Amino acid sequence: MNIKQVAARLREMDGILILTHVRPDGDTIGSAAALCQALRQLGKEAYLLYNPEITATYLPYAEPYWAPEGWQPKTVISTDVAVADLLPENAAPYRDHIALAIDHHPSHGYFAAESYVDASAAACGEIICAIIRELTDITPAIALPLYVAISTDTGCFVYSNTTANTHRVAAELMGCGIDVSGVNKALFRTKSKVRLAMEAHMAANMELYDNDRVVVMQIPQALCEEMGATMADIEELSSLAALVEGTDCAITLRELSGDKVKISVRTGARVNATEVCRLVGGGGHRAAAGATVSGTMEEAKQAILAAVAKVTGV
Ligand SMILES: [Mn+2]
Repeated sequence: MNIKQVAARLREMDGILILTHVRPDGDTIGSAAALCQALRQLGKEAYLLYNPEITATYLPYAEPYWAPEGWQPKTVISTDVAVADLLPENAAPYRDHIALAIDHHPSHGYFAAESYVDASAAACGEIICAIIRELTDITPAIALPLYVAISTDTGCFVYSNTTANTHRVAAELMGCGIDVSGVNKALFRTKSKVRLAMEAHMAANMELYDNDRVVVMQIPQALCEEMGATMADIEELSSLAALVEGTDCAITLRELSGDKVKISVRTGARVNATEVCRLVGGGGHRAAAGATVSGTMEEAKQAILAAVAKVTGV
């Protein structure tokens, strides 16, 4: 499928429900909200499935589009969802009936009847923008969530996935008259006191391996409880470890409930993060990938360090 074919398919649809992924980030929410608004501008009925893990950071972008309780869609699509296992639990009735998946993860699982995947896109929002251009005017109501999608997945245009096209799309969105300075301040230039205290704790307790090229930071549940951290305090904390000078493989372990650990891996050119995470059952992008494993924090750490050693041959 090309972009024009995706747009044509969307034109044929109505009664559309859009699914987002677990622990929703700016890209999955912003992409879904922008697409939902575009479909509505075409006169279609379209909603987002409520995501129970939405944080206060992204709620304002999704809230206007939540599907009413009991609403029955005719067509289901997904944005920024790499594999069906990353759908929230309340999406279970739809997971085997997804008509179209739009995504940018190289580890995409092709769970939908049709898929459009462009792994060269820094954010799913870049793809959604190209699709919407074929469908309708990019109004401020579309441009703002798309800017959130693209800016968050690129760390405000500094991660290695950022391309010239990323900037071109962002420039086009800014040209729509949206207030990006407000978004940038809220998303990239503001940290809660709790979050700063958590970062200080993580930095003070970091561990280094492989001649100080691999750094491990940990977020135990006890730390979150002790500090009274909200989900918003914890999101994107995995970008901290990648800042440590001299390292090119940053691992963040976050203890989840039910004896599970969320592993996030951010890497430089030497280490392919997707290959590392695939060895422990996860996936993602070349420079940013993740996995959720069962076991203790210590077991998760040993497993991911072994995976890094295997991929780098060290
Ligand atoms: Mn994304």
